[in-house]
Amino acid sequence: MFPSVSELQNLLAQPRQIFITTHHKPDADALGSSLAWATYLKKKGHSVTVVTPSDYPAFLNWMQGNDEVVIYDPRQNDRQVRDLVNRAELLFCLDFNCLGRINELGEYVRQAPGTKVLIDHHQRPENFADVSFSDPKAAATAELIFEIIRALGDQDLIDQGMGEALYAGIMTDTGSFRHPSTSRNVHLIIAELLSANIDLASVHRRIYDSHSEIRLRFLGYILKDKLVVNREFNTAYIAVTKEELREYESKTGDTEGLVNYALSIEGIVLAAVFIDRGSAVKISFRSVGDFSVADFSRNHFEGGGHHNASGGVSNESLDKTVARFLSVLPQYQAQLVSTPTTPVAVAPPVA
Ligand SMILES: [Mn+2]
Repeated sequence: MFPSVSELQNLLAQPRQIFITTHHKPDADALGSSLAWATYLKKKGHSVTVVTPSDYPAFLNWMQGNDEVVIYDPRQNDRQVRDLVNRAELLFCLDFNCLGRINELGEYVRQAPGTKVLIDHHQRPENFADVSFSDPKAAATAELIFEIIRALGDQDLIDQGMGEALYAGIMTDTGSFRHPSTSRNVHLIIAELLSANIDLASVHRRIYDSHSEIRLRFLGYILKDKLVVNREFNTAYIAVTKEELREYESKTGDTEGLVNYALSIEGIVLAAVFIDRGSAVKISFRSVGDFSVADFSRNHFEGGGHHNASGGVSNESLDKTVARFLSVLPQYQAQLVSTPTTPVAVAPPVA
């Protein structure tokens, strides 16, 4: 499948010092891929450290290997992390496509002497890696990790803990197996993971049903008072202020998924969530069908990602950011009103 598998095999032919990292504010795919890959490499005799560029939601910390993750904090462990980067013979970059997605770590990784390997499914990867497994048709990086382990002839090393981490990544990146990226191959992989005795119901519950009471009340407030539906452009959006985040004691991960509520309204083609993080406004975009939020975000909000799911950022105020969003919508009106809201099937990735 991947031309680089034999190259990877050569790189892993002897025990290595390995550094694995993933994107800012890791989600289940980012962390699940990293931890499953780390366990696999340890089983093969390598010495491995997973470093995340920021903290991540508490609903992910059940994953096997979580206790050994080093969370980078420039004020706490800059030296330690820089040493890890510089000592690594191999650096794996999982589930992100450009070094800007890992904050300060980006420059460390760029300058690191070791061999860099990208494993990712976002569109248009930056060309920084020596070896690249980039497949934008893959539903999740976890799908690629499974494929790579299988291609290396080691599927039997996938244990329950690795399987559940990979399952969590695929489950969340496919929106619980409903995005058009949910190929036949995805379901075949899940069938294989079931052979490793993964507990589907428990993974689902740990990820989706582990909210605090205040997080649910925050959601209720947002949907009742903050959701704006604009039928002229088949668009729905939510803007969350710093004060609201404070009032509802928002923690990492608490705003995740808000955008999907906006997209769940009948007839909506484009959904956006704007979060005022103080230093910048972080934006999530979702769409259905042909409308590319990867392009939209790239063109207007310094972002990118997947065709139907992308992120962006704005250094203007929350109000100005939303105003700018509304001001560019008319350029897309024809597309937004003509897009059928039943997703168009995409060709399955070549296995
Ligand atoms: Mn992903």
